[in-house]
Amino acid sequence: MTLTNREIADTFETVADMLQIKGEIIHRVLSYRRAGESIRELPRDLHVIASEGKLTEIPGIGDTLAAKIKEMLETGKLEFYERLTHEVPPGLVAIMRINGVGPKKAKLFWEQLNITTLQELEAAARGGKLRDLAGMGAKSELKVIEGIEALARQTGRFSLGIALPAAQGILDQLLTVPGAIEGAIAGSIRRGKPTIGDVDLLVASDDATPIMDKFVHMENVARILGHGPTKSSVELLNGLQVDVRVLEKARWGTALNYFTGSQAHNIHMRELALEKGYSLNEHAFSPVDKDKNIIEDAPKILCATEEEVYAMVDLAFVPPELREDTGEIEAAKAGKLPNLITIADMQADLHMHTTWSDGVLSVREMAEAAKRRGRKYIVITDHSHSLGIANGLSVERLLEQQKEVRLVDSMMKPDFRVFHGTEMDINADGGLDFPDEILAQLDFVIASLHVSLRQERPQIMQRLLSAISNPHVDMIGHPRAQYIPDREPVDADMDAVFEAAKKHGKVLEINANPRRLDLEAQYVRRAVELDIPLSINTDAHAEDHMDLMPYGILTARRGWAEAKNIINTWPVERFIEWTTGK
Ligand code: DGT
Ligand code: CA
Ligand code: CA
Ligand code: ZN
Repeated sequence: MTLTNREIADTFETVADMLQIKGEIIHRVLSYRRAGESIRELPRDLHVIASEGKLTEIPGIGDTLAAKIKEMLETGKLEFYERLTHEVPPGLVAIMRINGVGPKKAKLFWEQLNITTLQELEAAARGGKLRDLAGMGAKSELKVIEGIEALARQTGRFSLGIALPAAQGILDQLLTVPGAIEGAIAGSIRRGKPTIGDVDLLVASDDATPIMDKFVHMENVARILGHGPTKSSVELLNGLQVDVRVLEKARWGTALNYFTGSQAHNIHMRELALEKGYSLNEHAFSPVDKDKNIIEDAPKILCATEEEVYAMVDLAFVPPELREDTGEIEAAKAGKLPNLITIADMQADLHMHTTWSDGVLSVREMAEAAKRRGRKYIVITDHSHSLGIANGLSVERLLEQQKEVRLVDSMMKPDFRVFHGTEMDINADGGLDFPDEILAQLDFVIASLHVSLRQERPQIMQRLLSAISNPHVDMIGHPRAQYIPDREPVDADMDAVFEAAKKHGKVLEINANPRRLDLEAQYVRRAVELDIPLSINTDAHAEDHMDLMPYGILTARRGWAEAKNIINTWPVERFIEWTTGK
């Protein structure tokens, strides 16, 4: 049997987890984990890379790991992994992936209760058998049950940050085929959902065959799931499933509308069409009789654009990000659709890191990078000292850094401005890393949760409210502290967060990194309703992170945000006025 990139990546990551449970040195654990990640993101088949003798050119792969990859490619197995399974039951790896259960707890459950599978753990937790173990209690037992449920919800979905570039790359290849007129990414990606089940692509052409052929023979295809005349599906090396449909240009509007979804939006559209005397599907509007049966010989109405589809049911064009049937059709009917924020509105990026903490570029380099991307001003916001792992700044280093920021600002003025801030940790006890007199010297203060994220709601809320009520804090960074798809958000009472933000005039962040997308759309929408100022930022630690801004824009649009809701749209004069007028 031949293994795919994904299966080899999975094996390395499993080995990393097993070594961690065994208590191996962290360096060794990390080298397997890093290898797994870098294989998962490879655009080419490992078999091909191995045959070219280029395995060691993959980031994180040295001679030892290259030999292990070769072994798996040749034998379909890894001897080292097989041996490990005699020492560490493989089921513990799934247990370790539960939120809040690390290698230590997995080992505890195994050694004390002989638990080696998720099912056994769930049964033990529900049976009240975990609470008496050392370091556990009734509450942490409940967290295990919640974690198992959360794990079940996540399986099989990909982050938008993986799916969108993959989809775009494939579409670009398909559009090189002669005869391809137009292409689009449809489905949940076009709607900007943070996680994606599968990729849906559409291509307009009168000749589907060469497009289908090109698609199923792409280099990063692991398996062909279906190969038809106008529709094909494949699984990519990273496990992502992609569907492509080819159709004639005359039907583009109805097809794009249907395959963009959401399903709920489509159902509502179909009801509106029926009220007008038509049956609507992905191909056309078909006239129906009074019993709502399609009149076979009546001419069908084709729509080449989505605008025509909406016009057929008397609606203005509904932006894809709103198509969840949560009021957008009513708003379109009433002429009250929001004028959604666009990337062109973005003047500023207010959250980023440099070599002073855990970034890879200097203050000057970050400023130049932001300027190249059309931003007009930025704030440098490195981590504060309690985040030791990120080389957080002490008071002394913060003030030292301020001199550098002021210098760069004076060099780039007036077309570009650089301000000085911090991303200050909200400590586990609600304390803040810098005293008020230091915060008063900064232009913009972000407070964020990075540690002790699994605390109970009262502790989490005490921390968030302590930061929000501090007069020097301007914004809460990534308020729910989630990672997509594998880290659940903190247990926060968001109504209370909004109430406090409103009362104290604080900004809430929409972190644009696709691993975060925090706040998520449903909370953005609530904040917009409450007129709480929001800010979309890349949280860049390197130059290419600055290109992640569109993910934040998509999320803001899904939350019905307009330019007026987002403080990054302010001209620099207004930003200065606000920072100095506090
Ligand atoms: P996903 O893939 O789970 O992230 O979500 P979607 O929205 O991309 O869903 P998918 O790929 O199953 O289908 C793409 C679109 O096709 C979906 O948004 C709406 C449309 N669609 C699929 N199945 C149905 C259906 O049974 N009824 C209706 N009305 N629309 C459907
Ligand atoms: Ca889909
Ligand atoms: Ca699909
Ligand atoms: Zn952060």
